[in-house]
Amino acid sequence: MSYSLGLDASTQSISAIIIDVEVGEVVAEGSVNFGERLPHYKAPSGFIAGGEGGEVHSDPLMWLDALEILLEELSGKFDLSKVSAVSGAGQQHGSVYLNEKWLAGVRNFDSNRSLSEQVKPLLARKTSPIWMDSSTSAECREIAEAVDGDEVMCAKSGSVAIERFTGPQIRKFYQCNPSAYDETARIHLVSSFLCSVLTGRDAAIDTGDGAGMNLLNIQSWEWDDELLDATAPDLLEKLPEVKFGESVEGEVSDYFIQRYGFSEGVEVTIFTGDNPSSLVGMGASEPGKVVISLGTSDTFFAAMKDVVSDPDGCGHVFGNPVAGSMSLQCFANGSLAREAVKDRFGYGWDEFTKAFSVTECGNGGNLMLPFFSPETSPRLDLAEPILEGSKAFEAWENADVAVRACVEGQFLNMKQRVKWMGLSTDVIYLTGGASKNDAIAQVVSNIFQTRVERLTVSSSVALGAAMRAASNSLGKVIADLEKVFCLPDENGKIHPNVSESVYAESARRINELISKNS
Ligand code: ADP
Ligand code: XUL
Repeated sequence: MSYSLGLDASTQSISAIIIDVEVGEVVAEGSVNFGERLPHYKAPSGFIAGGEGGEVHSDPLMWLDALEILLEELSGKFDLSKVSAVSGAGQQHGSVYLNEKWLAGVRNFDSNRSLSEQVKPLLARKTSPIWMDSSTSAECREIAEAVDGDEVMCAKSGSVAIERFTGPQIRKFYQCNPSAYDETARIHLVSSFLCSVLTGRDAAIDTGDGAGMNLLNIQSWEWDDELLDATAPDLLEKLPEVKFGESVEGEVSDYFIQRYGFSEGVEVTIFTGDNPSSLVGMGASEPGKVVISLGTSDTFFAAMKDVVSDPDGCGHVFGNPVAGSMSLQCFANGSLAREAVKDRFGYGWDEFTKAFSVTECGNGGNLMLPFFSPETSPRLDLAEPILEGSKAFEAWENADVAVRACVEGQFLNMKQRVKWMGLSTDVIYLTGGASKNDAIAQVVSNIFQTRVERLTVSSSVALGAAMRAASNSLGKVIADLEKVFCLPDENGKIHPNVSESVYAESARRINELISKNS
């Protein structure tokens, strides 16, 4: 019997899945929501509210406390001594700043004390900027100028300089707080930070998550000297190594053996970003499948044969943790925008869902650009959505029409923004917290005019991590694991039920709205 554990440290929660790779079954799952379980961190949606100028930070100690609760609860459901391989994934771009005590400190955690208590004195910066942070436009401009513009930036790093990416975030830290930057001995991503804690060794960054930093060269898959110099001084020595997805970074450390009952000698595969991990967990690590993830952010991604880039500068190329590369487009106004409309009318998800049965596809021409906060695709700095339609709709007086307008606006925009990938597919795989909602899935299917499928296992990020660990440490082949774990839910298939022409006018108008407000 071989069991593999996958972890998913995402924006609002940390989750785990344990799979039996011989029998082909999920044997245990668990999740800890930061806002619900750790309210004293004052981060109801996983980030510290009230940041100014587009700043969005989270507390890395909260992630550690949540990891401990998760493992404690998981060990009550499953004997963790049976786990023989581990890997994980983290929300992308977020960074953790450690001081010179980190390198020794990470090797010597005392199992009688909590991780958060022991990591606290190792931090060179109390909080971590995360992917929702849009406060670094000036730094993006400076970095791009220093390397001769967006085209060079994009060719080198797979993306133009992007506010939420780690390089611009590091530059801002260096410029705003040079002495704390000097005291920083190591900068980790969420993924490599947690991998380090788990192994008790300073772990490497993988090419999937590393490409979300504006620092990694996507041709050589090494840190790019010119990008490092354009970002901040002495950066190379503050970064961990970069490695490919097949790297085994160490073994589960004594801390976790003693506290949660893991066995000795359990290998830990390098962690990756949540989206690259989901690519694997959705069975899409070979080119040919398209995935839409409806999490805190909505993302659209696919494994790529050829590396092309987005002429609008909003899309990205990341390493594929199995092999090659992947394209990705991120929409910052995902679940939190849907929730904002839901909450505005005091709706629960049931009422939100029912709104689609009392409104029509195309919404009688009522259209919303549903950006409640700065959007990344397209880059638009809105704080309020734009509504265009009847007077009552524009005055937010019709809840059901607003609900449909929000979701239709999201996917009309998504369809336009991902055209640069040049993908054609006859099925879209949906995952993430909102993917279980049939009404949302139907809108996706109608707007893309494509069949939509969900998989039987919904936690694709954690599953991808468990599959990667099983492939690297337990001699399993990813394609074989896909055949057992990445099965479509036969009852979850959704087909388009209106013709393409229903959305033609709305598609034209959403583009017009975007141009008008750019
Ligand atoms: P992340 O991984 O980014 O933390 P998840 O993939 O777990 O996020 O998705 C969480 C989101 O799922 C919540 O913010 C919530 O808006 C959304 N969600 C949960 N249930 C439903 C539902 N029934 N319909 C639509 N959205 C839902
Ligand atoms: C991707 C992105 C988000 C985060 C959080 O570029 O910023 O999808 O990975 O999920």
